[in-house]
Amino acid sequence: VDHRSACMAAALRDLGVAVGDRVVVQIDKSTDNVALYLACLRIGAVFLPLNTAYTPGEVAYFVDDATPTIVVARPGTLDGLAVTIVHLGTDGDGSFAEASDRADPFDEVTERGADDLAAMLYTSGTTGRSKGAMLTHANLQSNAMALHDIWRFGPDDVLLHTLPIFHVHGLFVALHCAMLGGNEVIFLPKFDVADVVDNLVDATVLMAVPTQYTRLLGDARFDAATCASVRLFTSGSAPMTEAVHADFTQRTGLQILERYGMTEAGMITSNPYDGERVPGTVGFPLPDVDLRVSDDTGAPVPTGETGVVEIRSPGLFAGYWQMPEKTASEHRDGGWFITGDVGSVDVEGRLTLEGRSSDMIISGGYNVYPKEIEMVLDEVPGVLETAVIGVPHPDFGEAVVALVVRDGAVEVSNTALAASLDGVLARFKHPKSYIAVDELPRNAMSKVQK
Ligand code: MLC
Ligand code: AMP
Repeated sequence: VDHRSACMAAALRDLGVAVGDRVVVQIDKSTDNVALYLACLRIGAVFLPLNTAYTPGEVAYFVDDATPTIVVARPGTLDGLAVTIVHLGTDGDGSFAEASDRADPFDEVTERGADDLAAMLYTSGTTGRSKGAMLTHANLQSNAMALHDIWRFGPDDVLLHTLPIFHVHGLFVALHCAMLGGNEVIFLPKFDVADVVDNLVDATVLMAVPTQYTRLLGDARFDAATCASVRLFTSGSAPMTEAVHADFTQRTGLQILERYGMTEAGMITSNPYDGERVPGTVGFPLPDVDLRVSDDTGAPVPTGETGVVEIRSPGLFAGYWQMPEKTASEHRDGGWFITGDVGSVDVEGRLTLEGRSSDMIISGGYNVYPKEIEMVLDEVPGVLETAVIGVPHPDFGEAVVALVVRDGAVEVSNTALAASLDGVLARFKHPKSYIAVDELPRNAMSKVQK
């Protein structure tokens, strides 16, 4: 990996990528993808990974906003974009991978300060406009070291890696823990239940989202014997129900360690490694995280009462890319970041999450912003208005569903509604069903009561 990243670092420099430049990456998961991430860090560039499900139109927004020097893409996917595009490719096909093979390895590591940017990850907003969360070297380092410590990573750990590496969970939480100790990683290209069960017998750690645990529990082969060598199962990115926690324990005799985090902050809380893990809670703040639950004015609420979770931590991002006002409005005096998550802290200091203050659906660990979908559906002829909501779903935790009010002027079919989103928004955001309603429920202020 070290050598491969040095070769890729040289190839990036040959393409004109300089210190501080953004490198947008939308490619399938592979070890070369990891080497490319490290190559960016090696030359002081800013790694900007994107979900492979995003459509070219969605990617165009990120490229326009982040103004990267190059985009590394899958062949034939982003050809229309006005930016230098290279393909990772494989050896011998004239691609970036081949250029890396030919390059004289750049073995150095460009020195960067703690506050310099290492990565930028886009996260959506309720207005539908995505914001680039700027993450510094200090952010990534502090979080990695804290997790490595509290989750007791040791030299013999083997991480079974099944998550995508375009989000915080797979890229930083999982990989950094393993990288800090030079641990072995069983690196699966995607989450496939049979593959995971086959590989668990050689692993000591698995990090996953709740949907993946639900799917594992759906396979009769997943039992105490397949988990015999695993010392730590963690879950996060979405709420895990107490029922799944209980099923898991009944099947394996083990307990999942649930933790909570977000792109802007890395990991925030974790259930304890040794102490009691309480299903339905996300545990205690990490050692260097200050956490409080506040009312709308930022005044802390009494213990046990519900409010918005606010934090201060060395893992906290440097702000939203070129959005100083948005950055400021999500912070309070004293450096507190308003997470938007709603919850309460009990007398012991454990955090329980109860929802979000903003309109967001978490489907299978991916965040979906209703506004973005409603804006497209509202334009379909025959549609008066729509409301997109999340409903409980056995596999994804929450599923995206659209409620549609017709204007009666033109017939509008569910097929036409679905077609309006094709190629516009990533498929995981598409409603799993459309429900016709006569009107949307509203409160006295005319706000839709979702
Ligand atoms: C895939 N599909 C989804 C979906 N994932 N639909 C809704 N929600 C999802 N999450 C749809 C696809 O659009 C496609 O539909 C069909 O399912 C098959 O696609 P696939 O790519 O083969 O899916 P699969 O491999 O089964 O993916 C399921 C999954 C994946 C659970 C493995 O969603 C996943 O990797 N989730 C993890 C997300 C993650 O890493 N989040 C971390 C965020 S960081 P169609 O209609 O096209 O057939 C964060 C901070 C923190 O939150 O605390 O960690
Ligand atoms: P993202 O913006 O993709 O990083 O998603 C972060 C959001 O995921 C958080 O703000 C929470 O709403 C949610 N989240 C992460 N971990 C958990 C968890 N264990 N339980 C409930 N929600 C979670």
